[in-house]
Amino acid sequence: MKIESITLHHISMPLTAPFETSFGRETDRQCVIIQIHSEGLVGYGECVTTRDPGYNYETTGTAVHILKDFVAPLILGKDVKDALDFQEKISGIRGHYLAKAGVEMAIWDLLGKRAGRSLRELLGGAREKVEVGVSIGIQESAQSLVRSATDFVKQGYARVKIKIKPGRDVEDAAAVRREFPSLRLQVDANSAYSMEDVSNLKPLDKLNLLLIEQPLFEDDIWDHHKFQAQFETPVCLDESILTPRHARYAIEMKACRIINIKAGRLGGLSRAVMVHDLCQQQHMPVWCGGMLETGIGRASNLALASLPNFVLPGDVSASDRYYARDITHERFVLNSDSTIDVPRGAGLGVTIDEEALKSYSLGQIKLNENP
Ligand code: OSB
Ligand code: MG
Repeated sequence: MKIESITLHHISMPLTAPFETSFGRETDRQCVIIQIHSEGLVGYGECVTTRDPGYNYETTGTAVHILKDFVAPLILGKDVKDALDFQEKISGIRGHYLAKAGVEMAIWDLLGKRAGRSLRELLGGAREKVEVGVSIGIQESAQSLVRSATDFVKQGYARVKIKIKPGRDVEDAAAVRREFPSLRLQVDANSAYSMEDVSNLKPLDKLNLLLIEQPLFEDDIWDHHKFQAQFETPVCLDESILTPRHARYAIEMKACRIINIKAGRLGGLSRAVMVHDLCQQQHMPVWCGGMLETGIGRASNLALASLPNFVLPGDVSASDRYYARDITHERFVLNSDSTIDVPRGAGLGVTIDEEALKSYSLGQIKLNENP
């Protein structure tokens, strides 16, 4: 597949409601949509960065820099056979996984469109619909959090995740648990704690949570082992797992009992599948995380989450939970059994609403062969 041109669309999309985590508050989603032209086809990918380096060190700005100055020159005008060939070509670039993953997604879209097969088929997905939940940001008070959770439960979400941070943890989770004694409930700290906070967090263990996500620092798999040893609730790692190697360390160290897989964080769908396969062999359940994706990244997440070891509901909610108007014509809707259908069309199975994409544009860069 000859890569003829790459266009980076820097966009900003207003969220239907602000999303607050332990690392900040987002009112609009800034990311990079990648458009690749190859042999008469157009493939799209989403680079799941944010404006600020809060979730990890990458930003939309660093992604544009890495893509324009380093990734694009290695593939423009070249024949890219598949995702592994792409990874091989860019193997000299360290880190910047969110940036790389966006391009890999566009390559998968092209591969699927060329073969007339869906991403689900290409990845070996087993299901036609996947179980999903909703991730609720930190609200003004525990009461408003309960109201928000009630609203989502009424919409049909059978699993709820709430964001926590120091001072807004046990009470918030307990308030939701009191209102919904049997709801599948989990919490996500986004690295907001250290081992000194264990005693404060200990009451979480009595709330029958599915998991406690990423309590400690990203680079501290070993402290997560010590943390897990003191909790009955499974620890789930998100930010800490950037490579299949990290997944192996976490398994060997017993640092967690569940892993959150995000293709962006892992540098691409091919890496996400490797972590999925490793976890499956090691009997470690996984689920698909989210980064408030547009319809493009959402389609990719749904295909990924159809793989067999995604046994817990993903953070892949319906389109209307995030955006009044998306950049894909397709909108994803919640089924009555708290699932969302996996797209069936070729590649990602979505088509771009060019007008919407343009209306959200903060700028675009078109990169051609031999500029
Ligand atoms: O840690 O899972 C996270 C959103 C942005 C950055 C990090 C995370 C999240 C979410 C939202 O939890 C999940 C979603 O897309 O609904
Ligand atoms: Mg998380």
